[in-house]
Amino acid sequence: IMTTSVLYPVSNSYRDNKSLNGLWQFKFDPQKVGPAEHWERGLTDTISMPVPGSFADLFTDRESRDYTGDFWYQTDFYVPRDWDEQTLLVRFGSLTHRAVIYCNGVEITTHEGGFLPVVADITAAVNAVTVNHLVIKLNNELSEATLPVGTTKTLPTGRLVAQPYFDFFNYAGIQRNVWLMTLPKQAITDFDTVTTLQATTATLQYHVQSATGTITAQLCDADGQVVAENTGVAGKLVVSNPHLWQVRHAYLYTLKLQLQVAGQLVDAYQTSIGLRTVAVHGEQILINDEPVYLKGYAKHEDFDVLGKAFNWSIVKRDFECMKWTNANCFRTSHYPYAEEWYQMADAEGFLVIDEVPAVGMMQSTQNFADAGKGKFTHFFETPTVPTLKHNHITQVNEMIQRDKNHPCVFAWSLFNEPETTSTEAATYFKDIFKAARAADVQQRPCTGAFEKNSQPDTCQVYPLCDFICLNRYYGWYINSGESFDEATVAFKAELDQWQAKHLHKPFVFSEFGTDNLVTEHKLPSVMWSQEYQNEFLQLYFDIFDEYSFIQGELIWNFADFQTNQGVLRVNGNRKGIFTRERQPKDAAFLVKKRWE
Ligand code: GCB
Repeated sequence: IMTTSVLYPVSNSYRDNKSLNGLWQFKFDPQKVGPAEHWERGLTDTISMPVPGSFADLFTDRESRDYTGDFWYQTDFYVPRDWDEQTLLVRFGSLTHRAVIYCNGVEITTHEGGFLPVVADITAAVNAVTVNHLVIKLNNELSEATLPVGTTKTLPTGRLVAQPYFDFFNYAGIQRNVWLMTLPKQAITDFDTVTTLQATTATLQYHVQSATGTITAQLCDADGQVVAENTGVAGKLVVSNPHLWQVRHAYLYTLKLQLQVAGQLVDAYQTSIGLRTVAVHGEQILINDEPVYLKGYAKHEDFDVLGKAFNWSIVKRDFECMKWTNANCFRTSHYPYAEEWYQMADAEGFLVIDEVPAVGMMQSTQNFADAGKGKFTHFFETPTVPTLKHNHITQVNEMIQRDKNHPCVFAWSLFNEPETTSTEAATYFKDIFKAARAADVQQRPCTGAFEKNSQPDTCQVYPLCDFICLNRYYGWYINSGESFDEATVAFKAELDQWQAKHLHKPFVFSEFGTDNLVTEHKLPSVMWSQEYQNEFLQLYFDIFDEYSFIQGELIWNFADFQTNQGVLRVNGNRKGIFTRERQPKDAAFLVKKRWE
């Protein structure tokens, strides 16, 4: 149990952490000779590499930027003198996309999936007084058996290149924070919380996993006053006249857990907790029993030079920009983000649709355009599907385990734009939804983002969703330019069909938008101009207002971002409301006004 604890590092009298971020050693392994040559014992002929970092955009040559295959990292560390007698963990926010971790030449653990934490228990492998070598073998190849989905091509020169079935650059590396951390030998390893509301009280039901002992739980208000207390591994903390966690008006309590063994305090864990409920009722999404209309963005972890490297300043700036446009929500398209994003969302009162990296489940390297047009491509009939499904379910479980106690997370998105019209797809997703529902004690709504091919009369997966998320590009990938008048007609025809089904479920637009360049202005508008983006958005806004079941609008995308190269991409995807530098395009002012 100990090694699987993914609780975010905290420090207190029983726990300590030391950041291992910094400049590590790095080496590509195109011939995959590392294991045979025992690179795990220590790398030679290395270059330096920042951690956290995405390696791609730090290089000036194409081969390195586009490198696909195995690559290795190493750092050396000492264990602080007073850290003996404790469990020692190395915790990575993520390792993209898969990794083997070695300490002093000994294999500690492996992990598949590039967007969730990896925890390695190195207690038995460390030297207490001499230097320790931490070596990681990573791999960033894409296939149809792992998430996110794509393929890997061998060029005539023998080089491998990634061919994503998705529309963002395949950044890889040690992209998030790395900690060396201690846990007491007898520790708290996990906990769940569920809030319910009564007339004048709120009840936080908790359940703790730990070594055998006595658990005490305290809830403290923002002034540090204890407002509720209980003893037992599970129990209720009842708060009278509670400050609820409200959308864009967050209030955070601190939950303090303590473990006693044989009358001795041995461990403690503390975390922010928001008291709030989530429900879907008829056509409405309810937070604390009040309907909420989602206003905001689908995002990416993406920035110039940094790629997908975690950086607090980007997080801060993005929240400031989102707040400036009066947004209240974002979707973590198309993978779970670094945990620090959710910490800030908790504090700022943002709602988050948390998405697993199930993107590209449609055989196409121009997936974005094909999806926008509604092209059918087979997917769930291939022999790799059982392995893919296993990985998908594992990552749903890991995401829910990591994020379940964040008040900001109000829904799980279990996919983006898969093929959904075959019976194979229906069977596949039934099991994915089952796994998610079984994993979440809060029973948050489950959804997924549907592309154009998933229509009211063809889609076999939408009935699994508690609310339905649509990605639509009428007026961009289809009915665009001089045919723009068709967009209204086609879009409304589809919405009328959904309406005629009387589903009594909320619909959220999880994507809509147009590419444009900040340099391009044109009257009358043309595609790629800022005026065209505004006209497109206004058309969508007007249509949304006509249908009562539409309960949210998340624009594609918050900011411009890097993608693979292609004739439809101008140094990346340009559908941002903000530029990649996080400055407003014209549309930002339109959106800000609408969401006021
Ligand atoms: C989509 C995808 C998203 C793309 C977007 C686009 O449907 O979900 O990943 O980036 O369209 O801009 O084409």
